[in-house]
Amino acid sequence: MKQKALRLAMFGSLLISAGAMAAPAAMVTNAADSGVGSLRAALASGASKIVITPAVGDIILNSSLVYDAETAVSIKGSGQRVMGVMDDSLLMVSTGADLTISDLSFAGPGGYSIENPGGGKGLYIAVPEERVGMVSLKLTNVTVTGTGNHGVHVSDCSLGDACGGGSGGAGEGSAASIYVQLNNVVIDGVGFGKQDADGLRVDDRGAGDIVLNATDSHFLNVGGDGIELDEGNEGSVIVHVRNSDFIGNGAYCSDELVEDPIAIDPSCNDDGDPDVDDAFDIDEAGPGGISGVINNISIVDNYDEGLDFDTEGEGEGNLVDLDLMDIYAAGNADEAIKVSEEGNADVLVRMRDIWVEGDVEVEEEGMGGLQVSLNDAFIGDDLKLSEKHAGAGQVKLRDTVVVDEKDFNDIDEI
Ligand SMILES: [Ca+2]
Ligand SMILES: [Ca+2]
Ligand SMILES: [Ca+2]
Ligand SMILES: [Ca+2]
Repeated sequence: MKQKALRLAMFGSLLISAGAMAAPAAMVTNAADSGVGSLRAALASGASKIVITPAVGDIILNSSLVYDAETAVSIKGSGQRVMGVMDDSLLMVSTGADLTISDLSFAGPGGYSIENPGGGKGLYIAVPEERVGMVSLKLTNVTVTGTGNHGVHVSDCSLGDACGGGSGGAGEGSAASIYVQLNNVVIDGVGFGKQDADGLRVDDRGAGDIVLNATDSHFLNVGGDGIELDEGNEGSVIVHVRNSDFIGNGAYCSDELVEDPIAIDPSCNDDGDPDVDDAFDIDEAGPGGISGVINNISIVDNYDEGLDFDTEGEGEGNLVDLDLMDIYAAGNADEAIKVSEEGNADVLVRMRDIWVEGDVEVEEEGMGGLQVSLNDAFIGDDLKLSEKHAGAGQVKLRDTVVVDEKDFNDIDEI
């Protein structure tokens, strides 16, 4: 009670100081790399709102743009491209400040491959360890293309770019959660400058959740995963993705592009096979679960799985609770849809209006149970359901065709 009152008082004083000190909107009036009227100068001005006027053309950078204030900032473009050849990022927020961008593109030079590695990120939000609350990144009408590393990266992880590299949730992080909102965002042709460079990558460590809310967005031809959400320690992953598509992602290590990718880049070695990537990958470790809605999604020609959602479900009271609706999947190398849980969480997956080539797999390996329902579904290959250890496994199939095998382990069809 006392703490809450204190927090409210602090919030009040913050509001007053913000009201008293808020800088006016900064106008970007030229496309220069720096100097008066440039985007770089606007980012350094202390303004919370930046507007790039329509007369400004494409902005060609000589070095990374860095926003290093702690206050939230919004950048409103009018269709310009922000371009540059960077080893780090086109735009970095070094403080974990909230960032909102609309009507702007970010373009690396492209041309990266396993034989021509390098390059930086498009947007990079680095979250310092002392950050609390919710780190918010909101993108509307934003395109990211041609970067060698991640297109968009939010990192709340002390290991930086080594975070998540198969290390099972290693690294430290802040108490903050991460919120990413994408509205009409295109991420295309990024992530070919190194192994495991994704379209959108979010790393959360320490306490806090990852919350992704994406609409009308496109994840295309990414070298790594179209999206990877990597949540370790306390906290869950909550997703709402609709009206979006994932096409041709995960090829950086593919032996379709070069003859011996593992010899060229040893980090491509996944137990002797080239480590190709997914359309949409969630890895949740430590306490927490995965929940949300995936609705009206196309998943086509990805080099590994389509949806690849894995959780450890450690601790008490966790759930994997997913509604997968109106999903089309074809031409993916591995499972179209795969959900796995290794700990104590109960797994509830409801699928409706699904048309997929390839397998659908849901497995629960620990103390929890598994309940899956399919309604109006066509599965072109196997339906693989597995419940292990304690807990009951049930599946309800309505108007559902499984072309190949119903591969059930300890599952009652009800
Ligand atoms: Ca965190
Ligand atoms: Ca990845
Ligand atoms: Ca967790
Ligand atoms: Ca179980």
